[in-house]
Amino acid sequence: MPVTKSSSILIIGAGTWGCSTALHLARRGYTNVTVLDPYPVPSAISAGNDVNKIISSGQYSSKKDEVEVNEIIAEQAFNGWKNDPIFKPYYHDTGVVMSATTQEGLERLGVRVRPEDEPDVAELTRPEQFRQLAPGVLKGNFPGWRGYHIRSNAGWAHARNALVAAAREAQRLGVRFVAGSPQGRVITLIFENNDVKGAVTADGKIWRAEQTILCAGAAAGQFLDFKDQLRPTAWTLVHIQLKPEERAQYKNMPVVFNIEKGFFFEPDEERGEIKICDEHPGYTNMTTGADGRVRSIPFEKTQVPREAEMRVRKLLSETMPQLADRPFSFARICWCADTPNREFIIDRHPEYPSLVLGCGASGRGFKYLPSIGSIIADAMEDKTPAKIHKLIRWSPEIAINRNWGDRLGRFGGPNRVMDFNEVKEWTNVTQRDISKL
Ligand code: FAD
Ligand code: FSA
Repeated sequence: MPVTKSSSILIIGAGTWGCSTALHLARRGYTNVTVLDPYPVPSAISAGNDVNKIISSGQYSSKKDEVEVNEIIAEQAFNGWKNDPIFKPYYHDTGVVMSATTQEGLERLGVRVRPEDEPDVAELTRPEQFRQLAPGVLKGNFPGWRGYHIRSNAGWAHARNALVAAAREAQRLGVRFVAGSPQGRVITLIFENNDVKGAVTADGKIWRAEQTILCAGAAAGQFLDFKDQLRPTAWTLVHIQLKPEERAQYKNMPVVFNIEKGFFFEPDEERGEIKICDEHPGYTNMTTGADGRVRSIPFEKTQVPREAEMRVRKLLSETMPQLADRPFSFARICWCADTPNREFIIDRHPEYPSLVLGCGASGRGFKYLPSIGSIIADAMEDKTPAKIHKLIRWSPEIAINRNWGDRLGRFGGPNRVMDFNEVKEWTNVTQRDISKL
């Protein structure tokens, strides 16, 4: 049946991509859209439920067609951060430092940053150049650090607040959000006559729909056989609470990212906390399922492995040593789903004609919040431009005999994908209910 503006559309997952999809469908005039999620927005387990995320035109590949497509989608997103009244208030054009230390890391930096395409960039080759970016704050030795200061058209967004703004606007335009558990927790898709006809929630309710859009992030693999195209992988983040008198000093500093060590932001205005992530190729949680297949299964935890704490403190000792011994005010693991090439899967499922996938954000999917829903809506309307479709289509052939330990161009920590099953010690940071922030 052709899709019409009154077709019933069910979005599974009100995270980053689900909220964006809801907003874009509503803006296109769809009148019968429902979103299901086990948590109210911002979901406690959404990767987008975070104080801040890097917004940059970063590249992840040097292949010409991938660069081209990623430029197009990055531009759409950036346009949203700069001009869309829903997103504009949450974007901070502080600039971003992209850097590395080892030869291998610097080579990878050459893929991530394309200085010739950045209109406002300065090369950083000496420690004092890093320190000068925020004198009195960036007081570290920056041993062996080199990189680029992208001075404008790059920065960070208040992730959680932008997510809530997208959901509120979608709701105002008529989208129905069913949030909480059991009523919003999908337990299965409805597979019927070689198609998907909606979903069933944990309260037993059957949600029949003409179009079903799966945006469940790291949990998507629970509902469909992705033929190894998704690898749930987690990263680690912590916060440090600044003293009230310190906040002004740290304000407006650029995001500082060393792709082998980690990154941090200026403090958020609400709480005066600095968020720090240690960089590494990620953690899986390899588990043998009832069918004997070994898969990475996400789980929630508001702590990080002690080894991540050590990496964060090392990063701080090189950059902001005055904070290196401060206690953490928050810690969390955060799950995403990596595809075999870190390109997205935004496509109509080839075997289930009423199922559309908005999956595989591959640990880089927040920056597209303002616009990714439009690409997902295009997939539902079967009008994704061919050049884009080629890169983001359902492609199980590239996941055959997948190497679950592939670093996918990432560095840091032991330079290998780690597994939570091997973690012996976790932090003991005071818990905070992030679904209620
Ligand atoms: P999510 O936002 O995780 O949404 C999935 C949704 O599915 C959630 O709301 C969840 O509640 C819901 N769900 C789960 N189970 C069910 C169920 N049973 N029924 C219904 N719904 C369900 N990207 C950037 O661009 N810049 C960054 O700086 C950046 N930093 C990152 C830092 C960390 C530590 C991590 C982990 C990721 C980072 N990313 C960044 C990546 C980015 O956050 C993700 O790619 C993006 O948020 C993924 O969006 P999503 O909608 O696919 O998943
Ligand atoms: O450049 C960016 O968009 C940063 S994504 C941040 C990050 O923590 C990665 O550094 C990490 O490798 C993983 O992809 C999760 O997201």
